[in-house]
This record gives sequence, C-alpha cells and structure tokens, in this order.
Amino acid sequence: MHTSADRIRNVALVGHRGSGKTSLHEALLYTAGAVSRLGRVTEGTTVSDADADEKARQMSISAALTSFEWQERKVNLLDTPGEPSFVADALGALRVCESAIFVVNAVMGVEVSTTRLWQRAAELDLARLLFVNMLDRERADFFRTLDGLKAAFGPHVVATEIPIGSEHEVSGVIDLVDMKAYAYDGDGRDNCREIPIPEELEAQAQEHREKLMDEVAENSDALMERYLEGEEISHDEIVGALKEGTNHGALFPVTCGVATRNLATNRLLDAIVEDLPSPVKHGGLEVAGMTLEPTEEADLYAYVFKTRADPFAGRINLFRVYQGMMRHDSHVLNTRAHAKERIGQLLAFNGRDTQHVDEFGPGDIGAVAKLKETRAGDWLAARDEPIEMPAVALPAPVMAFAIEPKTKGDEDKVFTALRRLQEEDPTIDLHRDDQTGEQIVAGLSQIHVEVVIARLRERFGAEVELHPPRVPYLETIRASARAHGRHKKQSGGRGQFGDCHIEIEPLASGEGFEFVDAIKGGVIPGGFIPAVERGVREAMQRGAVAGYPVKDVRVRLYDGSYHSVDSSEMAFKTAGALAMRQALEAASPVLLEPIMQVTVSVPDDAVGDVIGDLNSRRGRPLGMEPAGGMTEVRAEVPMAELLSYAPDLRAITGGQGEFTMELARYEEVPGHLVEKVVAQTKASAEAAA
Ligand SMILES: Nc1nc2c(ncn2[C@@H]2O[C@H](COP(=O)(O)OP(=O)(O)OP(=O)(O)O)[C@@H](O)[C@H]2O)c(=O)[nH]1
Ligand SMILES: [Mg+2]
Repeated sequence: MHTSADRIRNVALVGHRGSGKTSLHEALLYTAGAVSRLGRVTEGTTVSDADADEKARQMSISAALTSFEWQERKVNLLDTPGEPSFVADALGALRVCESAIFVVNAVMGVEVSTTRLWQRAAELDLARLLFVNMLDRERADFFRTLDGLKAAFGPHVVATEIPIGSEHEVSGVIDLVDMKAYAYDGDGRDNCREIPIPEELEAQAQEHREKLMDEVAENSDALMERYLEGEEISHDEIVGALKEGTNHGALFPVTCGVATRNLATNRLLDAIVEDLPSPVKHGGLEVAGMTLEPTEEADLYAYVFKTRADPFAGRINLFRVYQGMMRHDSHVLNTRAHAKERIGQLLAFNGRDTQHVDEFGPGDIGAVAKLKETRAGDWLAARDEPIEMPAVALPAPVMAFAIEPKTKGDEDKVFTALRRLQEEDPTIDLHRDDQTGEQIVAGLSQIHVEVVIARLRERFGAEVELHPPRVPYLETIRASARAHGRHKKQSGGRGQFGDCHIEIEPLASGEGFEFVDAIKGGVIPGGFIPAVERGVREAMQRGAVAGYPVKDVRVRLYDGSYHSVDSSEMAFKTAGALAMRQALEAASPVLLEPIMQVTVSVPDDAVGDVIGDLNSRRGRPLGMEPAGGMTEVRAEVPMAELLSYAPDLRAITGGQGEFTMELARYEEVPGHLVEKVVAQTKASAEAAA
C-alpha cells in the first residue's frame, strides 16, 4: 500500500557545511523511531554519511534519503551536503521537495551557503523552515542568529519557539504557538516533558509570540479581524494560517534546538507535519506545457534526481513520482533514451534498512535498482513524449587536471569508472582536449577532485595520476610573407617532384583559415592543388614560435611547376608544407594565449584582496556588483595564471569564495613572457618523449 499524497512531506535538509544537518537527520530518525539508537557523525555511526569517505572526512558528500512516519504522515527526508563542491546533490534534492529546512549554526549565524541555497529554494518556490542548531555551543546566540536571519531573508522570518537557557545551559524551548514550555533531559527518545514557562522568560516569550501572531494573521483575513478584536485563536487555526503562509514563502518559521543532544527534535517533527505543505497542498508541477498533479489515476510521470553508482549493487536511481503510480514488475519509458525500462525492485530506505516495496504513489520519493539506461535528470513515464525538467543551474567545473592511469593499459578501466562517477555527479567534467591531446577531468574544487580520485581507487580499483593541464596556446602571424617550397628527389625509378609558391597574410581574429587557389595557366595541375593545401594545413599544426597550432591566416597559392612523370600528390603535399613552414617564420609569428572571463563571488570584506590577487595574475577588472549578500567581481585573466586559482581563492577568502570562468578570446602573450612559454613547452615535450 502506498501513502496518499496529502499525507506526504518531502523535505530537504540544507545549509552551510557542518551546520549539523546529518546530526539533525539522525536525531529526527531516532525520535521518530526509525532507528534504535542515536548515531553520531564523530563516531561514523549515522544513517546518512554511510560512505567510507563521508565517515573519514566527517562530511556529507552525497544526498541521502530516508523515509519514516510521524503523526500518520510519511516524511521523506533528504540529508544534503553543505560543502559547495557537492552542491549538485543539494540542488537535486531541492528540485524534488516541497519544503526545505535550513539548518543554521547558532554560533556562526547566516553563512555563505545559507544565502546561496536560500536563493535557489526561493527560485523553486519552496516552503522554508529554519532550524537554529548548536544552541549548546559556546557563544551560541539564538536571538542574534534570528536577527541575522531577518536581515538576510526579510521580515517574514519569524520564531515559532525560543530557547530556555543558552550555551551549555540550554535546557529546553518555549513553544510560541501554544505558549507552553518543554524541558529536555538526556538525549533519549522520551527526553521531553512539559514545564511551566520560566518566569524570567515570560516577557520575552510574550514579545515573540506577538511577532508570530502578527505574521500569522497576515496570512488569513478572517484570523486578522478576530485577532485585532482580541479574540482567542485556537491551535489548529494558528497552525493552519502558519502553513498557509509557509507554503509559498510568505512566512518562514524559525525553530531551534541541539541536534546532537536530541533537544527539541520531536518539536521539529511536529513542525514538519503541521507547518510544511504536502504535494497536494503545494500544487502541481508545470512542465512541458502540462501540469502534473499528484493524482493516482493519471499517467505516470516520475523524475530521477539522483543516481548512485555502485560497482557491486549496480545503479540505484532515486526518483520522485509527480503523477500516477510507480509499480514494481511494470514497464515504464525513459523519455530521454527512448528505452523501455523494467521496474524490478522498488526500494524504500527506512532508517538503516532497505525494504522492497510494491509501489510508490504520486508525490512520493523512492528508489529503483538496476535500470539499464536511466540516470539522474531522466523522466520515467507512461508515454515516450519529450519532457524536460526546468534545468537547475549548476556551477561550472573550474578545477581542471590532466588525468592518466598509473598503469599503461588501464585507460578503459579508468574512463569507464569516471563515466560512472559522472552519472552520480553532473558537476564532474570529463573531456579530451583536442588541442593538447590530454584527458581532462575537472571539478568544482580541489576537494571535489580529490573525492573523485579516491572513489576511483576505492570503488573501482583504478589508480590515476593528475597533473596541471597544459594551456592550449595558439599562434598567428602579424605580417605577410612569401615562400617557395620545392620537393625534388630523383633516385632510380620514379622520382618525386612538387614545387609551389605561396603568400600568406593575417586574417582577423576568429576567421581561422582560408586557402586561395590563384594558379594561372595550369602551372600546377588542378588535381595537385588540394595536396598543397593539405601540406599547408599540416605545417600549421606546429607554429614557428613554440610549435602550437596556427590560426587566422590566409594562404594564396600563386605559382609553381610540375613534372609530367615524377609529380605526385605526396610530393606536392611535402612542397606545400615546406613553403608554409618558411612563410610562417617570415611573417612575424606571435604566440596567443586564452583569456578567461572570470566571475568571482566573495564576501564583501574579501573584495580588496581578491582584486589585488587578480591584478597580480595579469587580470583586468571589468567591474563588480552586489549579488545575493556577496559581491561579484568580474575580470579577464589569462588562463595560464589561473591553473591553481581554485585553492588560492579558497585560501584568500577562508573558503567562502566561488568562481566560474569561460573563454573570452585569445590574445598575444606579452613579449617578456614568450621565452618562458617556449622553454616550458620544450621541457614538457622532452619529459613526454
Ligand atoms: N555541540 C553541538 N555539535 C553539533 C551539533 N550538531 C552537530 N554538531 C557537530 O558538528 C559537526 C558537524 O555536524 P554534521 O551533522 O556532520 O553537519 P552537516 O551539516 O551534516 O555537515 P556537512 O554534511 O558537511 O554539511 C559534527 O562534529 C557534529 O557532531 C549541535 O547541535 N551541538
Ligand atoms: Mg552532513
């Protein structure tokens, strides 16, 4: 039997790295009875963070799903990583949930990722609830954090509870909806008991209760009137209006507690059920000109938001049913691959155990094993018609390395494994650089690439080496020149003869290559002219300055001669190459380097350092503007100066800066640096030989 959509709550736990999401996830599971003991991140015993590398680093790397019941509702909870390198999983989780709980560290307050994820949740129109965690830590301050949240996210951020005591003396919370107080003893499941509101907190509780009621009343006209007339308003009415306001971001309830002490997590469970919307209440999904409604009778539409690659268990896909029913032992269509997939095993993650289930209803989130073609981003549907989820913008992978297997001959193994990991994480870029011939793997950060390499080793037994990628320099010419290429060999039998005169001149940047056949009177027969061009193109692969490909050149073939017996295509090709090599040397060749347009997003106080650093990298600032609580600095910087930018930016900004880059254009390498590039190129060519 499946859960009806109005009884489901799909909730993503999101927030800054280390704010306590995984600990809170564990406490919620424990309190709901889904696990029998409270695991700890510090001991590697939590349900999510189950991977070996997550335990070793004590941080979440992948999103983890668990499902459990509370107050006769089914809660699908997605614990997401806070580290920006793994933001794809946080964004994937936000995509399929109606609600997000923002876990905020009460010592640090609003942090970079809190702000960034908030924007994403707002774009997706999610209901948002906040949990101010770590109240027990030294220098934790609920009210300062609350003020910070209001400053960052507006006046509709409002407390629904306040703590009793602070730092290591925090002992409970006061519920502002019912004006009741609760004390917590120990971290057991039944640690909560009601107490009278402590006298010294009465005034403060009353003050915050009024703020809450003002916000609540704003979301219901009927309530507003009665509230202004001083009438008593019931729990259900308040909660109803609270949910109304929360559903589409008109109100953001703030709760609080201590995840690792299981303090107030039972109240958070209540809030999930009472304040956050079900898929029915939140409304259908507009996609591909349709509205997918959470109804059982309609055609199936399920969206796959996460793929886990396991070399042994195979692929596991997590999906969200938007409409219709997902049943085991059925066939569905993958609308991207246009393939029929057999749904064998449907899986539910209940606490520590994985269970086989028969079906998932509309609005529900579940997993399926062993699909052949399906991976994250795909739709599974009753009909094979094009449908595409509005894309979630992912950061661009900027930390690039050239990758090589440690053992020659392991190439296939390494690249198959990398492709599997890429299915799991779309922010991994994998491509061959045509120009340098290197296999490039790029991620969002050093740590991101490290995790990929460790997973290659641990999951797939593939050992690799990384080195900085080569900069794809180019060459061009600044003057025109003429040259004569003559290839002549007469040694017994049939000889070889090819002879041509060319003139080359610069083209405008980006125009590439042009070959003009200006032969008159058949001095070179038409059949040999393409061979000359091939020779010319071949010579252009290795420019005269440092051996890089040459671009933006027009070549005019204007004279030559041939021999009726000894001429051949081969001979004319060689002659063309000879002529071109000479011409390039004579035409003031120059070295070009890629210039990247870089956008750096940093906290305001780091702007000066970041610009100073960009200047030292031969960067040209283009401007800056505020963006989501940060400053965005734009600049143009040569790629050669950015090879280690990711870790450097991290260091300059205390881990808070992010950047993206894309190719702007090629520009001439300044004269004083050309020698260096030539020497480096020579050295790396010798090392490779
Ligand atoms: N004192 C205290 N420590 C906490 C609390 N919540 C979490 N911690 C600790 O803070 C650290 C980070 O907690 P996690 O639960 O891993 O945080 P997270 O948000 O899941 O971290 P990422 O997944 O890396 O973003 C761990 O050492 C926890 O034991 C809390 O309420 N009080
Ligand atoms: Mg975590």
